[in-house]
This record gives sequence, structure tokens and C-alpha cells, in this order.
Amino acid sequence: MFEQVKAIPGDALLALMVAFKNDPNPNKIDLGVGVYKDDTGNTPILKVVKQAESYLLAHELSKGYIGATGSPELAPLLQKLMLGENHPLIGSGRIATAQTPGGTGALRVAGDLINAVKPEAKIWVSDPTWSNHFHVFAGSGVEVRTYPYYDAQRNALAIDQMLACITQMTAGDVILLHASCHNPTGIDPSFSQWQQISKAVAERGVVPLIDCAYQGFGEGLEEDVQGLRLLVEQCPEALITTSCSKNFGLYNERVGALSVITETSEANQKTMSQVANCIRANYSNPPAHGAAIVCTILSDNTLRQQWEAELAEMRDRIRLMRTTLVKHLKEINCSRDFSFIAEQKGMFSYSGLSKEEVLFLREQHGIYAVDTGRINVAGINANNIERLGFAINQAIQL
Ligand code: PLP
Ligand code: TYF
Repeated sequence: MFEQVKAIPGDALLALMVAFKNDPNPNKIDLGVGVYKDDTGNTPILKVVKQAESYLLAHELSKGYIGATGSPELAPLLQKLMLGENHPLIGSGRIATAQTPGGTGALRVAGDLINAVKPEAKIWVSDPTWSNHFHVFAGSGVEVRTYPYYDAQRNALAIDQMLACITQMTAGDVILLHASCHNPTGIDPSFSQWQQISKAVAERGVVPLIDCAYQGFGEGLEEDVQGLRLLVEQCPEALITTSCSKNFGLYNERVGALSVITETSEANQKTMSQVANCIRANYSNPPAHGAAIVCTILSDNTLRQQWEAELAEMRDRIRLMRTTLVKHLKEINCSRDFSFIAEQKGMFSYSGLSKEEVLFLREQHGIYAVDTGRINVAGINANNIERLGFAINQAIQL
């Protein structure tokens, strides 16, 4: 069976991670894969997570299966986090949430659901988008198309082209929108642009699939779901995929969720039976530990406040690194204007660096960015920022 097998290329991002690990340069800088790093370059476990884990260690009574759609406590907690405490959808029967293995698991179940209930629907993703979106939806057997998003000339959202594309989509198609902290560009719609987008999506009868992987990493827990809330207000149906990997620092625990919003509660029950079927055919039921941590934190006032403070600390550090890098490049009279980096949101930035410039940084300075010029701003710290500025200034003079 395996003798004729051809190897296929792996994920370029994960290959970059390995290349960084193997680089002996003591001054190397990792701006590659999207995990948060603190000022010492570590990806820490949040203190509040440790506290929740010690509570669970003492109180958890069973490791029994938790069912295909996962923890029943997690669903309302995540719904409130995304939609707001008293949102009319909550408890209406029009929204249901299934716990999944990470945001990726949620995306895959969403793809499988679309393929099961409307196989002719296409999923439209932004150009560019997180590369795994293509793999995951291909795995589900759903056709993927792209809509314009990034205006390289202006380093901004290509809003007019995006809106024009939405008006051309077939009603009943699905449009994937990043709730905030767009991966890979770092460019999010402004509130008024979100109003335009949600209006266009609703008018066209396209179903929004909102990928919410960085709530709290951009401007704040509330601010980062402004667009999401407009979309669910204006569209009768929506899908939301949530990841708790970044905002709880629970990357390897695989905590996420798929929320399904339908026009009626009857449709919701039927659709969730399809969701449960997709899950059973795939991984049967999700892992419990990470979701139990999130439930413990979100359902306790003290722990929740502590989480919000630790999340704010991560967010503020990223924002400080953005402004400090821009300031530093100005101070060393860098000839290119990088001020847009300070305006972008979340962990990632499309830096505008070309592939040649990225390779120069990697080969000459041990600085690892993605070939597209995407940098993980969280990889910058007080200890490496001057070296980074110096190297960028050299790279752009090639
Ligand atoms: N969606 C986007 C836009 C992401 O960047 C990521 C990244 O990791 C995910 C989804 C999936 O996250 P998870 O690690 O929870 O599967
Ligand atoms: O874009 C990133 O860097 C993160 C992490 O297959 C990631 O979203 C990257 C690739 C991948 C899984 C996670």
C-alpha cells in the first residue's frame, strides 16, 4: 500500500518553525508561527489557567465521555462572551453551540455541515487568508473561492472591491470573515466598514461564517466582536467558529466551538442533529480538559477578572511592540514608511517586506518571518527590537 506513496509538502508555517528551532544563531528572532510570546520570548501558561487547573484537579469527578457536542456549560458562556450578556439570541432556541477540538475543529465541522446540507454552496475566503482555511474546506469537499481583501498599494482593506465581490456571490453561498485581528494581514474593517459589509452580506442572502480566533487580542473583548454582532443582527443565519487557543493561551488543549444561528428554533434543532452526525463521523466527541478550564474561568467572577487582566497584558504588549518598532525605525531614519504597522490589529502584520527581503532577514540575521512578509508582532521584545530594526533597515536597501 505504501511503497508507491508520494510525499507531499507540509505546512510552510510549521516548516518555518522547525527551521527556526534548528538555527544555531544565538541571536535568532522568531516572527513566524502565530503563538503569543512574552517579553522574554516564552509562550507562558496564564496564571489563571493554572488556578483553574488546580481547582479541576481537586474537584473533577469523572473522565467519562462528554457527548458529541461537548460541554453543555461551555455553550452559553461562549455565546455570552461573543454576543454580550443579554443578547436576545441567547436562550431563543435560534443559536446552539457545539464544543470542538480548537477553532480548526470548528471550521472542519462547519465545512462538513455545509457539505451535508448544501453541497453546492461555495465558501468565500479573503485574499489572503489563513492558509489552513483552504486545506480544511478541501477536506470537507466544499468549493472555496476568494474575495478581494488586501490593497497592497495602500496597505489597507480593499473595501470597494470586497463589497463589489459580495454583490456577485450566489445567494446561499457562505462568506468567511475574520472577526478581528485578520490573519495574515492584521487589517480589520473599521466599524463603518463593518456596517457596509454586513449590509451587503445580508442583502445578498449570503451566510456569514465568522472565524473568531483572536477575541481580546485586538482592541478589547467587546471591540473585537463589533463586526460579528452586526452580522448576526442583520443576517437570519450565521455560523461562528471560536478558538480559545490564543485568548486563553490553551493552544495544545484544543478548545473551540461551532455556533449555529438559524432563522427558527425548529431549523436549529434539525441542523444540530446534522452537526452531531458530522462530529460522530469525525472524532466522536471532543477533548474535555481545556473546555473545563475555560468554563471554570468564565463562570467565576474572580477568575474571569484575572483572565481579562492577563489578556489585556498580552494585548497591550503587542500594541506596545507595534508602536515601539515604528518609532525605532523612524529614529534610525529608515527610508520606508512602516507607520501602518502601528494601525494593524492583533498578533500579525503584513509588513510589506518582499520575499527577497524576508529571505535576507532569515539568511543574514536569523530573523524568521513568513515568505509573504507576515510577521508575528508578539515575537518582538525589548531585547531584540533594535537588532530587528537594524536588519529591516538593511533589508530594504537591497
Ligand atoms: N482561524 C484563524 C484565523 C487562525 O489564525 C487560527 C490559528 O491558529 C485558527 C482559526 C485555529 O485555531 P486553533 O488553534 O484553535 O485550531
Ligand atoms: O497562522 C498561524 O501562524 C497560526 C498558527 O497549520 C498555525 O494560526 C499555523 C499553521 C497551522 C496551524 C496553526
